[in-house]
Order: sequence, then structure tokens, then C-alpha cells
Amino acid sequence: MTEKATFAAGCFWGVEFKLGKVPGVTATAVGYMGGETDQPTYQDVCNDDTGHAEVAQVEFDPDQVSFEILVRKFFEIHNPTQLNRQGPDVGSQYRTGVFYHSLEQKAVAERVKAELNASKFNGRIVTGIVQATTFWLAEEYHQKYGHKHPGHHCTLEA
Ligand code: MHO
Repeated sequence: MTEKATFAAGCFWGVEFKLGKVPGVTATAVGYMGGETDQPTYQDVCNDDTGHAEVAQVEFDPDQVSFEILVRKFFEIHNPTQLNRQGPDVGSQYRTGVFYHSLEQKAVAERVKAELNASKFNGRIVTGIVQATTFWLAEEYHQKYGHKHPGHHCTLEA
């Protein structure tokens, strides 16, 4: 049985690509979550008026990788101190967050966030931890973008 995890960390191309490389992640997709409208398009979300965030949703095998490892990886591949932006991409669609699917996921995400806030970020983490809502699959053009366009997956490193 696989589990789901959903993360927002700026442009979703890079988030999908990097989380997809973690052993134990069995499937990935990009989409939109956390907004006001149904079936948003990329253009809707880009205009920053539907309230959705760009997200990468992964399926993982909990026997091979824990949700906690994914959360730690997520914090490595984004800058959690930037509000409503990541690097050059600005707007609430680029906000960062963990969209949790269970209270267990919520607790793990909050614990890791608190730990990193204390050990590394001096209380400056703005990354949200909010309940997952409907995942609206993004256009085919955006799926596996990092594989279709090697070397071009936004500004995130790692
Ligand atoms: N600055 C990026 C954003 C793409 S992303 C899917 C670009 O347009 O190249 O939001």
C-alpha cells in the first residue's frame, strides 16, 4: 500500500523532479491545490487570482521511505524563509507548504519544522502546514517537465 504526500515549494517542475528521485517514491504528478475554484488551468493559477498553489504530489512506499524523510528532503530543496515566492517566481501560487493527508503527517511536518526553525532558520520559517484539499492535476505539458527538458527545472538545487 502506498501513501500520498503533497508539497508546495515554488515552481512545481523542480519539486516533482527532485522528490521523484527519492528511493521509495513510486509515482509523481504536479497540480494545483488550496484555491477557490474547480479545475483551474495553469493560466488561472499564474494570474494569482484563484488562490491555488503549485504542488507536487507523490506516492511513496512507507516500507522504503518514511514521510519524515520526504519532509526533510522538501525542506532541503526550498527556501522556507521566503513568503509567497521561491527565487525569481513571485506570487501566492509559489507559496511553500506541506499539505497533509492525515493527522500523523501533520504532526511529523510540525515537528520537523519546529526542529529546523530552532537548529537552522532562527525562527524564520514561513512554510505552511495545512490540510490537503482537492488535487487538480496540471496540464500534461507540466507533468515530468524535468525529464522532458533535462537541465531545466527551475532554480531549485539538490
Ligand atoms: N519561472 C518559471 C515558472 C514556471 S512554473 C511551472 C517559468 O515560467 O519558466 O511556475
